[in-house]
Amino acid sequence: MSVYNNINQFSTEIDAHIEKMLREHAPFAADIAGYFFGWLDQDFKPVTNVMKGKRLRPVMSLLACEAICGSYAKAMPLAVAIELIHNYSLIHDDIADRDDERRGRPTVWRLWGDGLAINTGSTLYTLAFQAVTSTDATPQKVLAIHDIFVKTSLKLSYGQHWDITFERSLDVDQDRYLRMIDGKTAALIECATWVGALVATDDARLVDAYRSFGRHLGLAFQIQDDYLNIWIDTAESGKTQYSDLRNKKKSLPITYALTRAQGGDQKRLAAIYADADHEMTSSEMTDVLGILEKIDAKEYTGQLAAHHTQEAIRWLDSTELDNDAHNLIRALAQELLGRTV
Ligand code: GRG
Repeated sequence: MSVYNNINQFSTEIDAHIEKMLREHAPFAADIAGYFFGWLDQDFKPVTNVMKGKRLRPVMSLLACEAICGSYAKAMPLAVAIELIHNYSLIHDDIADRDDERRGRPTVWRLWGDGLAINTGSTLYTLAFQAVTSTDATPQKVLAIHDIFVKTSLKLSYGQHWDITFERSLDVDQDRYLRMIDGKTAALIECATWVGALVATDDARLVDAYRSFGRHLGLAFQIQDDYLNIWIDTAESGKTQYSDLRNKKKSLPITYALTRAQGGDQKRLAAIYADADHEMTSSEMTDVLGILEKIDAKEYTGQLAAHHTQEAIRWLDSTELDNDAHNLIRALAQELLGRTV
């Protein structure tokens, strides 16, 4: 049985907190946000049978807290804040990428336009900071956690900035790519396990281990996401397969190909990616997929994801904790590598 089944209880609780915050503090945004979180359909009627987000980040935060202090309760406002920021960033990212679908359904900007999508996203981001400041901890700790959220947000903006900028550059090597995903994706997962641990203990060694675990898991997660975008079936994932290729995103397999392909393949790849104003055609896509196959980009991408997953597990094991929450977080991290959504 998938370990995702074990976390349903956490997801339900996180969703209930988010829904309550929305209804109390931002009722104007609750319907569109409710659609995005997977509680409502596009006519704002309750639904139960749609694909929802995995709630990976908040669950990791709660588990980190529980593994250290035996209860997840103290981390709940932080887990809520993290999921709010995550969803805010996805709504805005879908606008930037002009993506039509997310979690198997039309994106918010497609249904309600850019203006309401931007405003709904911004509302979620604002609510996140309201949740952070409601954390039950000493004022010093709340300030320290607030500071982590501010720095994490800036890292996300940095990652998003370079991800968009890379669309118009051929000068994207592995180092630049890794720095970009460190911001775009790893920062929020790092923040999740970091603040989950920090609210639970003053033991800097434990906090640091959980923080590093989250960072490596985040790197593995994004590399795996790049992999799935090319080498997984859309019906399984709910994402549009090849959207990274079609949008000419410099995902890991492509940055690898840009530095590894030789001769004619190099030229063909450069010519296709130099034209950032047009979507990739199907014949160009056939060529790119052929080049990726020739240089074993699939294996390379899978191995790099595995490397960061192993690093994540190494940090986790360095805590020498052994309890249900700790073991679940470990199982969850390992299962992520084999995920199809
Ligand atoms: C926070 C100030 C501030 C700015 C945000 C828009 C933006 C800047 C960043 C976008 C970053 C982004 C879209 C990263 C992608 C991360 C990623 C791998 C998303 C998919 O995560 P899943 O699979 O999603 O956990 P679900 O659907 O399960 O919730």
